[in-house]
Amino acid sequence: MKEYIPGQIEKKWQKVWEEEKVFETPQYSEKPKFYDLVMFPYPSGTLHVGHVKNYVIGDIVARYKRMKGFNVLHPFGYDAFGLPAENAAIKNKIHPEVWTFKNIETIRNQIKKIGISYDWKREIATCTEDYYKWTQWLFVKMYEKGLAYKKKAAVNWCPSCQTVLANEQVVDGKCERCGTEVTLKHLEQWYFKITDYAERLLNDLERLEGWPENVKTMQKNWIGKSTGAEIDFKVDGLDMSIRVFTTRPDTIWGVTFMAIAPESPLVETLVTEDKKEELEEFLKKVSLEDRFKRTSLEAEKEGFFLGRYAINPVTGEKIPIYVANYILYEYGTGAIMAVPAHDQRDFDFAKKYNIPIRLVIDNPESPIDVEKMEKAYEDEGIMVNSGPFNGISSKEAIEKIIDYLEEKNIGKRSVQYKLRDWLISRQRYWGAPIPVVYCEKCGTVAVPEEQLPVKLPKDVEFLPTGQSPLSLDEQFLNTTCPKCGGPARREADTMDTFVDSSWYYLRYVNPNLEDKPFESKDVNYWLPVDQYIGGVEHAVLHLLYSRFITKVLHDMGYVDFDEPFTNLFTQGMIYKDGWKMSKSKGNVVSPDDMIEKYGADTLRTYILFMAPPEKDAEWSDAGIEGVHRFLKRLWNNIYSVLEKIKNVSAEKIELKNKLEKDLRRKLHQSIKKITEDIEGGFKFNTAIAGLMELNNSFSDYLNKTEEKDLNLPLLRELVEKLALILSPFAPHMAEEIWHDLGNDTLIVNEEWPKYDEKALEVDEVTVIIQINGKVRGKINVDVNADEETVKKIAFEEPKVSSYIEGKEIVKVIYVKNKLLNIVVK
Ligand code: ANZ
Ligand code: ZN
Repeated sequence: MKEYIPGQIEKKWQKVWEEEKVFETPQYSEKPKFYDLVMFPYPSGTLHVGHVKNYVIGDIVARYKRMKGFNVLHPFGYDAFGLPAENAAIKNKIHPEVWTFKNIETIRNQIKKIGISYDWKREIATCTEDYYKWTQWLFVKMYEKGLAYKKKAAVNWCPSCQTVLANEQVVDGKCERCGTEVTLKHLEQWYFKITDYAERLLNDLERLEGWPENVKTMQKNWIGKSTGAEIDFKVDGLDMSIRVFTTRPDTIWGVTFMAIAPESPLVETLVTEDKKEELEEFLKKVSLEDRFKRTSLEAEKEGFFLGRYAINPVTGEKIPIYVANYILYEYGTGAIMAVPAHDQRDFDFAKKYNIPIRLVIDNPESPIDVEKMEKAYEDEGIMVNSGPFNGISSKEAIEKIIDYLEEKNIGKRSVQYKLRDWLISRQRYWGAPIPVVYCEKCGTVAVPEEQLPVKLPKDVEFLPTGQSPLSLDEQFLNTTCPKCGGPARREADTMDTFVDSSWYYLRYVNPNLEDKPFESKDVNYWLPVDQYIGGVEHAVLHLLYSRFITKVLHDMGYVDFDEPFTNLFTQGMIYKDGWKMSKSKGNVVSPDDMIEKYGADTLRTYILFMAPPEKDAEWSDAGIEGVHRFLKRLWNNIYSVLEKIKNVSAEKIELKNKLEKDLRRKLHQSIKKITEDIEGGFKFNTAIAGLMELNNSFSDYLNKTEEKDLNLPLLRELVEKLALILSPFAPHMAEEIWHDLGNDTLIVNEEWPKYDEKALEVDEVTVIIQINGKVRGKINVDVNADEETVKKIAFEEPKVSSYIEGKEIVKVIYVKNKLLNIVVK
């Protein structure tokens, strides 16, 4: 019997697929389209099995959809610009480009060995000139529309990566990439105006029914819409007022102080002469505090009285103005009206600085005694101490008070978002140069499309200072103005790599187009992406940016759709020894080693069998062993009969006994189950369990049947269909079986099998027999047997007859195919 040697068959079929170009996707086809996309990797080294999971899931979808008759687009590429390449350059004296392409080569070979069905003709790398030319084009289009702009601002600075970071790249006050504490710097930077799209990015989440709820919630929270009012408070003794943003206008009668962010220029204006020196000290102290910690709910509240008072516009009272560490400069107006009775942070602050607390909303269930308050009452309630609004519910009061403030010209309705504009400039080398020049005469000038790309110079010095080589490269910097031809200087910053990845899914459609980033007609056919698969860590960054850029291109008329990804699947991670796999932990499992040992089919099947794919799972050596044994047993069962069924047809199958009927039923049940598991949402682990069960039935049949009695047409059907439903998971093995069955087609081009409804029918059922309410036996009868027949069989059953002998049968009740109830006396 032929032995299972994955090393031989896998290479062979990979070569055939490549030569026959079976995964090259025609641009158009009669078939319906299906765009199956996996998040492309950052080529910063070799892949471990955790990365591979993403691609295996994508491949099951692609192979299944192809068999279901779709024209499938399944591309792959590399998010190839970025810091690791540059850091490697500084450390190892290897050019980022050389380093990157070396890694790309490694990854490509790794992926090919796994047998992933990519259309390699569409491979892209964002660091190539013909790609980043169009990233720069995107920038220029954004600039022309006023969606790219430069401003000086306090920005997040990573002292280790020596570059600014977008807000999205700061996690708990640390650099998302290297974990270093982020500091603040005042710098002129380029931004994309994502805030113009805040409302649409929020509202359109509702349309994304094929997205996981948690991802949508994360985006919603990140956008952070708040509705309320902006209210002006006059400053006592100065001809000015302070504007605040509040979500709780219902509490305005309870305002007993104001607080301003330490970074606000208002602080300098408001402070009284005698307090200036002390203020300096306070501000210095705050500036040393971590901005993220200092504004958290638990952080110790610190403040400084500016010596100045404001007037509460509804009560006319004088209230002290503080600068306080818990106020963010970047949110709302950078100043608040503080209501200690109803806001915990204000409450803590008031207690510390002995500021009065005034209750304006009472708890209708248990009235509050202000003197005894231990924490702020933040719930809804009944309005008290609030002039004309006493007695109504605080919920109702919100709208009424805003109306009142608008009438009196003190305030107005307002919506605020937590979302900030996207900071896209980076002070690093390995990225797409921002296509802008600065001319003495014309000012800031975007490089026109005909002059793109602004090429990244290759021959530069990598200094360990962390300074971008571009900012030191006079040859690069000195240029002429595209407008007036006079001398000009180039922008030395490059773009955030998230700009590169914000549009890559469009480029796969026309990867080689020279005069355009993409063909509108083609992307309108292929997009939106039908299935996107990737890690949940991109929930906010990449997925939000891509949605934004798609909407921008939509508004510019380049694409018809305004959401890029119809369905999103986020896979869980693979852990080893309780930890996320990482080189530094030394717990990385290499797909190459596993393929060497067990073959790609085992690796693929095990990765999917470990756990539901959306769940995190722990790698187990015993687990992959087990899956390998399963595939071997399956192979052996098949090859034990393969020669006999090679020239047999499955057209006419006659089932001679129960064993054969059971086997055929199991086959069709399995087709049904596996189809439903795949269609019903990525239940690949239970689909594989279904294959295992089917193989057990196969073994059972072989064990119980003598060779001469084997039902060859039945076995032919079984092996053929088994190979088909196995093929997305273990495609090489399936292809070999298909070939050995004598087929001259490739299994990858075959249709997904349908199950036979008839075969699912059971023909015998078990009927329970009760005598005077007690179970006394069971009988197996034909499903179509009538009551008379069932009774006859039951009464002949020895166990039953012993109970009724010599007794009078009073009544017999039959529940079809289930129960026969006999009452005797
Ligand atoms: C008065 C008030 C009374 C408030 C009350 C809350 C409760 P979200 O939901 O996050 O939008 N706030 C406004 N700007 C701020 C800033 N720059 N830094 C820190 N806090 C700021 O929260 C809005 C509320 O957070 C606003 O409503 C304001 O406090 C505070 F019982 O105004 B509130
Ligand atoms: Zn000029």
